[in-house]
Amino acid sequence: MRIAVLADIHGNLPAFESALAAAKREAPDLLVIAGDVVNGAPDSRACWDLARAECDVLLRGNHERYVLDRGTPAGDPLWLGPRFRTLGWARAQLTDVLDEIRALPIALPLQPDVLLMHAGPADDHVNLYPWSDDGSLERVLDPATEALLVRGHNHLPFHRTLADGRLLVSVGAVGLSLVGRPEARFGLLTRHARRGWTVRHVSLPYDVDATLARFVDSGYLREVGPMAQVFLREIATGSHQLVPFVRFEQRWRAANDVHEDDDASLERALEAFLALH
Ligand SMILES: [Mn+2]
Repeated sequence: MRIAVLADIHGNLPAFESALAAAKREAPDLLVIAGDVVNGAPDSRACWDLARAECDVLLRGNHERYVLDRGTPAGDPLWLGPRFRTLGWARAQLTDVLDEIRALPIALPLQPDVLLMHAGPADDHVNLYPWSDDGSLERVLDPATEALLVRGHNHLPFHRTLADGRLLVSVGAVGLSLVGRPEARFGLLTRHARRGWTVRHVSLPYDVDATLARFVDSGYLREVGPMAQVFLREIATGSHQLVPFVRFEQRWRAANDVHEDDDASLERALEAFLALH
């Protein structure tokens, strides 16, 4: 039994196409898309359509939830502001499939011994990192009993054999690499008759320039503004930009006594951030 797990595509179609082609060359028994198909790069809809067409199992990630809940009572009112404008761009492409997205599970057991998740068994945005200690891994995974636990979400590929012998696999991101260079990643899981499950973390180059060009050609940069620029930079460098920028912006507002919360102030914060990073 072999399972290919692709996660965290984030609207990056060239990366998704490369990862999908490489995964299919491996002829897995099952092709799983483990959530966060949308939001980030401009092509959420094209990635959604391709995921629906090509995968055997599709999970919902926290970014699907953000897109679904934006502008509804379940969403944070802040999500309507300039810092979350990328969600509006993605949602506008997905209006006719929102119910379908909502119906997807965030985790799915697969008989006899696999649990597929976006982030955790009962939580679509819990963080587990290569440096997380065994105790915190076990706390998150506690209710699950499967021999193989597979997740995405943190964009950092790693795996760990837990104290009770189960294998936890966190696959890298297809479309929003955070490993220090832009590349597409996915996980290939194989069950062996005697040794049980093993994992191969696959990394491959993709046409990054094509993705960056889509930011311009699609009108995304122009319409969405500073936050699209932050995503572009995260894709171009394959390194954390979004979280550092959001943290920087809070400090920058306080230090410069900026109270407006609009595109212009966000633009100024981004200029200051880029000058330092
Ligand atoms: Mn996620």
